[in-house]
Amino acid sequence: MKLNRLAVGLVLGFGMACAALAQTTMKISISTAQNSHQGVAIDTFAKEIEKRTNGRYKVQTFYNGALGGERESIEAVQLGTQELAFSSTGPVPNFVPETKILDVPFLFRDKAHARAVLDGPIGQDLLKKFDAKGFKALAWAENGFRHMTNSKRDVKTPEDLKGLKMRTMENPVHIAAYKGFGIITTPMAFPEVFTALQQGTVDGQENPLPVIISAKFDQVQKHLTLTGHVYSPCVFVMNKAVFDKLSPADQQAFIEAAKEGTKANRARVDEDDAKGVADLRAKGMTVIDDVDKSKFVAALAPVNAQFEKEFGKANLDRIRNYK
Ligand code: EAX
Repeated sequence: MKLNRLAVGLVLGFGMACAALAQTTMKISISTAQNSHQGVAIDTFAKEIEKRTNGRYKVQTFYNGALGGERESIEAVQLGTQELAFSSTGPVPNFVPETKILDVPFLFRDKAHARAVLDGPIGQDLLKKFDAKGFKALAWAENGFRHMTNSKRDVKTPEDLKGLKMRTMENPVHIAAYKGFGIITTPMAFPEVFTALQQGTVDGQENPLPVIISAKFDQVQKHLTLTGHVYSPCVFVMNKAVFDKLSPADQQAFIEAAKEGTKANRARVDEDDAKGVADLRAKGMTVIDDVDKSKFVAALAPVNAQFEKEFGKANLDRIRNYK
């Protein structure tokens, strides 16, 4: 009896050791909570990788900036100290300048337009630009349309933004645009934002509803205005050398898994967008949901002229007019 148990134990132990030997573990991180549109993205991705590679690859998931903010995570992927990251495009232009164009304010009409551009030839060409910088960009995903929150006042017109001290992403396009609104911009990594809002280091911030909700910004921000001033993409990035070492079939599995992650992610953004305003109102926020967007567009006319020079009007129009 005892011997039998020992034998079973040995066999089991040996089997587990073999499985462990044959299994490669990789890390992926996000700056938001697990219970969020980004959490759903990487959880789905991890599950799909295991399934599609019969457990030969396992992806360990890290949330809430546990491995650092988005810029740090992308840096880690470039260096190879972390295999994978899922990030908004916020800090991405510092690594792949061509992606800057995606964060131009009022570029996309709605989510369907943005998703079509990202999934179409323009987006797919942009994914290839990551290659030369040491990344394999597996797929575009989504953060959503960004809206303004602050602790000072209801923002109904662009004039109301003047003089507000707001945290921005570490993104040159965002910083230029918000300065155009008369905002006092304070670039900061996401993991520091809640405390900065709580302590009053900044008056406000801007993020899509899924981020505002999952980060519980309602606890430290009273006023929300649905400006939808910029569409914020996300991207699955992988260290290029690690990707290149995979077999062609496994490479395909990683790309397909990322696409599944994106599906789940976009569905969750839609869900959060649909119930977000009611949710946040119930939590005590004042939500201005009927702003005259044309006024915000007009306020950015000078900055936009600058963007047209920098990116080329034809390139911007190609995105704007994409059907
Ligand atoms: O990716 O930094 C930001 O405001 C991002 O939108 C957030 O980390 C979610």
